[in-house]
Amino acid sequence: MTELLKDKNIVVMGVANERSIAWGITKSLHNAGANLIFTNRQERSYKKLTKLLEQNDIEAKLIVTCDVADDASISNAFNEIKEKVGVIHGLVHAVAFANRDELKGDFSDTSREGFLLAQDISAFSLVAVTKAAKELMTEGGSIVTQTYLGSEKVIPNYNVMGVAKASLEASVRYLAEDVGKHGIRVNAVSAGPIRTLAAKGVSGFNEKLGMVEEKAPLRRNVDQDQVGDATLFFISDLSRGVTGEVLHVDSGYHIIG
Ligand code: N5H
Repeated sequence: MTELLKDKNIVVMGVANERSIAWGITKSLHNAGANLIFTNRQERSYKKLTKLLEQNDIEAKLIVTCDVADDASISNAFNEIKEKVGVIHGLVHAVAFANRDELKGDFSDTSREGFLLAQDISAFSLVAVTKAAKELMTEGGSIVTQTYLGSEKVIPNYNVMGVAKASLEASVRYLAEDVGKHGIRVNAVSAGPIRTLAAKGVSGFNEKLGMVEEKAPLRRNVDQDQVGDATLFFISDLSRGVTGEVLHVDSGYHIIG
């Protein structure tokens, strides 16, 4: 396991704190020997990240600022990665956003602005970063994003994010076809509910955890480390025959009717 990603340069987008799914992924990739490059948007998450890396004795190859809402910021970030690191072999996209007041109540109350914001940050961002990253993946590569069951089924309160995740998963398939000819794969992990900063304060979250414990074949919730190991599988050559796929890491919850 230690050597699975030796000498591989992997970009991780979306660490906000120690509860982030992207942090679970970071630990799995680090344990597999990867060189890690991080992107973050805010000073606050930069400070959190540097502290976490220090506490866990993980050395980042590079940390760059990247606001996925801004084309120039994406282009600057990947130019800096190209300049300072060169070739990359993997990219982890663990970024999403919707207005909190639109993650409850009626979906038909979603505003035009809120709908477009969720699509922009949670789905288009994968398209934009794939375009930038593929230029650096000259030895082939693997791109992995994070989704949730609310894209496939109506899940109370997920609303505008469910539609954005449906768009994200369709983007995974269209991107997989585009970049497959360059030896680049694109896949998604669909995690069960996990208590992260993004999930904090959203309506009905605790009930979702309870339903997994009650109904999922494994009768327990998943954690960031389990998503991390599944993402490691996708990033590594172990999954070399798989692209355009959505893998559920949810204790089997999605198979239950
Ligand atoms: C059915 C559910 C519960 C209801 C929906 C939750 C959706 C959460 C996803 C989005 C991305 C959360 C979000 O954008 C919150 C923001 O409005 C406010 N929070 C922030 O700005 C924090 C500080 C930062 C770190 O967050 C972001 N996004 O930048 C779904 C749950 C059972 C599963 C779940 C929580 C899925 C998911 O997509 O994350």
